[in-house]
Amino acid sequence: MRTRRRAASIAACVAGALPLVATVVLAANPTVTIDDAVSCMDGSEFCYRPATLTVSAGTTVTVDNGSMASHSLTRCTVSACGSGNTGDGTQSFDTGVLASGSSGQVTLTQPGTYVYYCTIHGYNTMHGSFTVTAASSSSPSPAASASAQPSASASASAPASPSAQPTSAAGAATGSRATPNTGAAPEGRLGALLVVAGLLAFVVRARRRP
Ligand SMILES: [Cu+2]
Repeated sequence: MRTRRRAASIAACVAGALPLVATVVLAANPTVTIDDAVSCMDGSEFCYRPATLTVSAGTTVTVDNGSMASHSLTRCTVSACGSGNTGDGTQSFDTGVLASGSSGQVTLTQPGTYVYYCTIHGYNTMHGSFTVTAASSSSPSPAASASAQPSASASASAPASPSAQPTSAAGAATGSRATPNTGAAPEGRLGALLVVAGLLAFVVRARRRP
């Protein structure tokens, strides 16, 4: 709960900073391209483009090696990149070595900041970063709150305000889960009814609380 709220505030900060940072890109299927000096434009031998990228949790980033050399895109560790150069995210990722012209993928599931580097050329020559925000709440659906809602009301203490609940719950699950449910016969509908009932009970209890 606390981490979700923190993630939400991080997301809000990032969203607020968006217009200021030209290199930040929000895309459904983002790609990081590894280039050589000709395309890097900044005098570096190799580079990740864009060097900074913001995505929501659950996003898979494609890594295209467009350079003439082999590279990787690998989460920084303190020993590889130096303390303070790793980011605060909790997951690790690694494309492995990508030969020239090949591509790989990393899936970012945990909100936070992540600095990555190339295991072949090292942090000083090649690094970039991802900022992973909490999953997008742009498509809230009743089914999305199914998993989070009942447990929240069942566990007596619900310090979060009722209005905050559906938003963070919707953020935890993807809207795509709602689509199969509609076609999936009675169980799905019964589940949805239970969720609505649980939600009502939760709201009523929250209102009664002095
Ligand atoms: Cu490299």
